[in-house]
Amino acid sequence: MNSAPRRVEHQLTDKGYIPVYATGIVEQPWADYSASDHEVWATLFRRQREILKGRACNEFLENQERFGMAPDAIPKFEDLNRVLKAGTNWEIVGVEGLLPDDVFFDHLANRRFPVSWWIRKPEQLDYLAEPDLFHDLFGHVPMLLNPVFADYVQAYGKGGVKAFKLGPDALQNLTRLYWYTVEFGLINTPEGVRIYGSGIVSSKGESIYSLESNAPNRIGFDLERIMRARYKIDTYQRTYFVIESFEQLMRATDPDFTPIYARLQGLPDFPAGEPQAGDKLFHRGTGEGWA
Ligand code: HBI
Ligand code: FE
Repeated sequence: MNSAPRRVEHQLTDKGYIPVYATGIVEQPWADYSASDHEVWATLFRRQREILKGRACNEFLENQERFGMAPDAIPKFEDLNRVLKAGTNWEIVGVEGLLPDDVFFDHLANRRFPVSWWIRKPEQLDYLAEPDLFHDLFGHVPMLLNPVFADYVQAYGKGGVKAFKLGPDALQNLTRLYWYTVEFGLINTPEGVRIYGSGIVSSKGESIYSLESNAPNRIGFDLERIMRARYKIDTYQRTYFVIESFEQLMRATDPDFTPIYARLQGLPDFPAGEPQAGDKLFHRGTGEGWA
């Protein structure tokens, strides 16, 4: 087995050059994982499970238990798929890595979640610019066992297929929604604000920073506010959006987004870190401190 994913090319996007991978589905080469690969999984799994106690929302932690994920070895997609298909009729499919948006959307629209078959190297433990197996399996898969969230992600995928055809502005609005919910979302609970976003739960530093730093703003969920909010891909977030429930997310995808995109066309975007008039502030960040 080649030890690295098959990169097709580097594509210049508005986020700079990103590696674009072959878009086919690949079998998980479980027998080929090295002892070091399993060790990387074990180290990240143990560390994040410890940090997320009292920080991740209960749904995330309980669902991870339901999958029977454990530190001792990289989980087998086929084992997780038995639980996932029975639970919410979603399926994990192995891929080479980051996919072009339209290919990614098509998977989500059909309740398939693409998971990179490879895991990061030991020297990449703390940061990786692209989704690897740990980010996808540990971070994304548990929430797909929540029926409402599972429907939300499929609705997002269907919206993505439509937005892709509408053009780059609609696409940018929609990918911001994914970024500020699926990847970096926070949820309000009776015990306080908790994490559900995959980009946060799979990151040691951001799991702590997102709830405890004074730097970022934490703003109540608002669809159009999110669609106009720029974001950064290579630092901790300056703004997080807080939902009251996963049902709130699902309701937000009820309307047809086309007229919303049209209305937003003429309006300016908001910088990543500044609260705006009308924001429901859970916490006004100072902008100082931390990364
Ligand atoms: N591809 N494999 C993979 N995983 C992702 O999370 C992913 C992607 N391609 C595009 C993408 N995410 C985001 O730009 C979405 O908002 C579309
Ligand atoms: Fe992700």
